[in-house]
Amino acid sequence: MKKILILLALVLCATNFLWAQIDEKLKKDIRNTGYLHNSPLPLDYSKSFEVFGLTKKVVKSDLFSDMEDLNGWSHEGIGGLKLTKERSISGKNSLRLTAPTTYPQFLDWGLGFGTSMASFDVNGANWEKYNRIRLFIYPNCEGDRSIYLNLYIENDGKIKVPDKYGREGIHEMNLINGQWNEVFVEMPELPRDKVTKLKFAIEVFGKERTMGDSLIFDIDAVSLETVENPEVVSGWTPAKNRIIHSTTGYRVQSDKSAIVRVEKHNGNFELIDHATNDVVYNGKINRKKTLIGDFETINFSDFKKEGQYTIRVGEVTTKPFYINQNIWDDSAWRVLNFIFCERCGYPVPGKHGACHADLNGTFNEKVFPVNGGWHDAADMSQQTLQTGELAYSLLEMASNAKEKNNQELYLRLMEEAKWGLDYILKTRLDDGYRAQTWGTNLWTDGFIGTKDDSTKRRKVRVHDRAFENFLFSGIEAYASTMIADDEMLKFNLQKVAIEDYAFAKERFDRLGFDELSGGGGGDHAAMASNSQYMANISYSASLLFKLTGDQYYAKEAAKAIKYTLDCQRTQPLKDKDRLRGFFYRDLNKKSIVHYTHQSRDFIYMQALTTLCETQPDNPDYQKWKASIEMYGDYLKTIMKYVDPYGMMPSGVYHVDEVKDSLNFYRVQVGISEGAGKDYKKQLENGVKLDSEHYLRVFPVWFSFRGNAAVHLSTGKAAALSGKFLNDKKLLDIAEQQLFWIVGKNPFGQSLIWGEGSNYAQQYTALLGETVGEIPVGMQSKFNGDEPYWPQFNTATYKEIWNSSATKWLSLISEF
Ligand SMILES: [Ca+2]
Ligand SMILES: [Ca+2]
Ligand SMILES: [Zn+2]
Repeated sequence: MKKILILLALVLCATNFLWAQIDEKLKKDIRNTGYLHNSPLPLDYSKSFEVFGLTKKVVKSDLFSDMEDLNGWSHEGIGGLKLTKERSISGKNSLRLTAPTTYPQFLDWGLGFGTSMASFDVNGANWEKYNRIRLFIYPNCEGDRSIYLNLYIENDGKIKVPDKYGREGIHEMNLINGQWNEVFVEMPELPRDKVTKLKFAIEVFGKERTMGDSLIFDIDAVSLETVENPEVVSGWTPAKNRIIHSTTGYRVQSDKSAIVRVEKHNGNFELIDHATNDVVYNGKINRKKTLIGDFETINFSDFKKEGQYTIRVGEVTTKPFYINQNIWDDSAWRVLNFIFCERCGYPVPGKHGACHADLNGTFNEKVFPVNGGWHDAADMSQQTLQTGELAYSLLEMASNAKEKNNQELYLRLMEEAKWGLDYILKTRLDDGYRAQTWGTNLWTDGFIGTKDDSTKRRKVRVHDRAFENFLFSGIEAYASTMIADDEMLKFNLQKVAIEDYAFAKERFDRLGFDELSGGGGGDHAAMASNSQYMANISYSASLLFKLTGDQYYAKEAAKAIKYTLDCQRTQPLKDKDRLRGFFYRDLNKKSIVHYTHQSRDFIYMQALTTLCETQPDNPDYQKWKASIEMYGDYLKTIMKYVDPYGMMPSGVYHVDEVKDSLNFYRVQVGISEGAGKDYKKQLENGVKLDSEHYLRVFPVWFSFRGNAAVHLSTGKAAALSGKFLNDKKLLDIAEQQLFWIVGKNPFGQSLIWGEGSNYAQQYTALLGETVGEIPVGMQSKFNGDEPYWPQFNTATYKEIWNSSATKWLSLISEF
């Protein structure tokens, strides 16, 4: 009997392990998806920013247009504009903007095939007394599962809108089909002293499987409003009466801190158990003057009891969050949900059919179709390397789930990773050639050779660049070690890993770094610096060494890293911290490594820590270790520039980097010359370290902004070096990158939709709002160096992006 009881206890424990998630509702949601992914996770709008925003007190509201006549309105592009009496919110009429779902040619303005645009002449009115626009929209788009309408505001006053990069004043409104949507956008910082135009635009993206022939939007009751407590959208100081914390929560041993801006309090804060309403912890509010301002902060790191809690300061209480050992596992499920919905060539229930079967490329005069893997972003473009790196991070997280005995999560991650691995194998052609990239922003028509698959960037680009093959060989090698249930796949991955390394090596020995400017060109992988490239080679070789035990790869790994080590700054700068330890792009040491968009900043520490792990007896071991220590010290030192926040700064810049033009423009997207003036201003808005160096919190950047993938990648470097050096400070820095994403930022928003609370709509375009979506990331304003996060929802910063999801998974796999 005792034995049976023990057995029963063991079974029960095992069952508990299978359901190690924390959130009961999520558990139910996962079950309801059919355990795995028969359908995406349901959208919980109740904790969204938009629902919260509509609860704000309106102190002034003026009806701007009730759409009773067409005076002042005009139409451009495809489709049309008229009044309708079919439905209305105010009066009898609504404005009806229509477009066909597809079009025989490209208009060459707007996105996709083109735009149906309604424009209203505002005549230079001053809107500065208002801080919000509110309106009602009823989409009636047959069969359309991802619906949005764009709103544009143009200003001709002191500051022009749109700006030169076309990012300001554009707002994507994500909508639910077949019902009135009450929509608003707060505009506290939008220049609006002389508003010339208010526009609505439908983008025509083609006909997805279930869609009909037309897109119809009825718009009514546009009001200009003034609300109390509009969001603060720039700078480091939070809005009034906010407690800035990780809305997901904290691990038991996390550094548990928050930033408080509450008008009336008694100097103390309380932690309240959400289930019992008991005050479980009391602490003092600290005042702190840092390099970015005066703050009040709290810390409850010594409170280690798992549970669901709120923080209370004065009369302000946060939404509930968790303290839990496995705090990041729920986010893995959610981000996984986003990744699943981004699958290409696969029918995702409620999202899209098996897509893009007609996208094609040519190799050896033969045409091949290619879909699969995951779309990169909202526009459905694909870069095979992104799919490869995403598969890699899914495997990293799978390894973490396995270690923690979270079998459900492990299986699901492995399943999704295998979807990506198939694409990695499928895109291999011959002799090291691979289908590498294609751009689209359309649901294509299924016919090969029509305009939607054969014009401009839509054709699949094929090349045999060594850089990609080095990376793929490492991904394939790691995948081979992770596959446990498919011997044939496991063996094949090992075989192609060896082949791809050999292809890369042969080409790299012949062409060196020059191939990156020639090669495929124009894609984000080409941002790689020489020092990063050599670290990539080293890491892939180490992975092959781990897989095969072949000393050849160990030697390759140790040889390649020598170049990288020679690029590390070992001489201190002349600032008072005597900063050093960062890496230069190449041996010329004119340009320092920074990332602006895609980032592979972790590769330096990944390569070095893996060398130390796999070759502890190598004569260079002490050099590798010293390099890791120096870099770790660098990261720890620069964190003071963002205190009391934890977002990793971009790092040190040399004043003349802009003159190193080949390097400089390679890391920028959408600008290829003439950045000298702005470069200088951007540095001057950072911190001057010595006569030649500045520190920037945000990257120097221009058209493409948003740093989630950037600071998460450096966070990964902090985690890797922290683990190797057994340095809790570095691990805390790594986790701060996660906290920033889920709410410990000045705006208190979670940047992952559905994760934690106060998550806002993102630029989702063809995919539609999706649980787990994560954007390109926080931006800075023009040449400034402070965070800037307006509600205006547009690319680049708010566009959902698999690269950010990749870095998220990769970093949480360290905890
Ligand atoms: Ca009306
Ligand atoms: Ca086609
Ligand atoms: Zn697709």
